[in-house]
Amino acid sequence: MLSRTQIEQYNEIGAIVVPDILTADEVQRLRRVTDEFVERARGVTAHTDIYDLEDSHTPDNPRVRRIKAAHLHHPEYARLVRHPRILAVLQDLWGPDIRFDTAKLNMKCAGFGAPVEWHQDWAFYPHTNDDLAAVGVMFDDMEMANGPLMIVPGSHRGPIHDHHTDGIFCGAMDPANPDVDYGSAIPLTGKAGSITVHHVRAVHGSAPNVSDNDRRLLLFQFRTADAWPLLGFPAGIEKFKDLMVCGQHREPRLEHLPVRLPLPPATLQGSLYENQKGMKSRYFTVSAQVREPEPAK
Ligand SMILES: O=C(O)CCC(=O)C(=O)O
Repeated sequence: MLSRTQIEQYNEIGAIVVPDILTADEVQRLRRVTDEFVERARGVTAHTDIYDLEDSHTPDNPRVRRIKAAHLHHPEYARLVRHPRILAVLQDLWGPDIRFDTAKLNMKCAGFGAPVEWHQDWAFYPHTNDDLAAVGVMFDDMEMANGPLMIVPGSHRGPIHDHHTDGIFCGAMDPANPDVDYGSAIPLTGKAGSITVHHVRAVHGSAPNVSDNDRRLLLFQFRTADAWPLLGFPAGIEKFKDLMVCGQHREPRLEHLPVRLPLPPATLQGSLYENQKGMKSRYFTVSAQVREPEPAK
């Protein structure tokens, strides 16, 4: 699936966009299912096991920020976990043995979709090695105006940054951290049906969507079969084997890597968006523009 140049780009930058992974029909079906989910959020008053809601959500005017564990709630989402073209991309990067973890559909709807503050996924789920990536399936064209995923190039080879405020995990990096050049971040733009792949240690975030175009991105967490979670198995070790999507189950491979644990846990639970409310100052605001960090309040 991937050219040598794409593999080099992934290794160099820590992320790639691969176009034309899904057909127009597949994208259409996913959009339809997603619209139905949003319609069913009418009447919902608080976050649920399925819905993470925008702060501006009301039962009459449903505004969904995320569909949690989307693969558990509809077969159209579930089939992407084993989509042959997605697995072929990952096998080009890692070899044959791949295990799924979980998924989430970040909605970022036109006009109000929430930003995601800078973070490294590794801060949430460190493993015995770092052959892990998030694959984002674009349901809409992802362009500069609608809050694309942005990656600080090469950051996947750097340190693991502090994601705590006053010693409590908040799932976000300090926007004033002088060791990170947030301004150098590159946008992962592309057409609907493309995928993004970003390395688990890559520093990334995204601005709010104040454009007229939705930016729905279904993110899947994958890892090599020999990357085992340092925080254990919430669903039990038996279920871990069931998460294999291709190749063979493997024993853990341990690498010498920088690690910080997401402990003590964030004050606000439920989603990354809620965790990040524990930050003292934010990088992204409700304006679509990337701006200078605000002073701490
Ligand atoms: O949706 C985005 O732009 C970023 C998502 C992300 O990094 C996450 O949900 O962990």
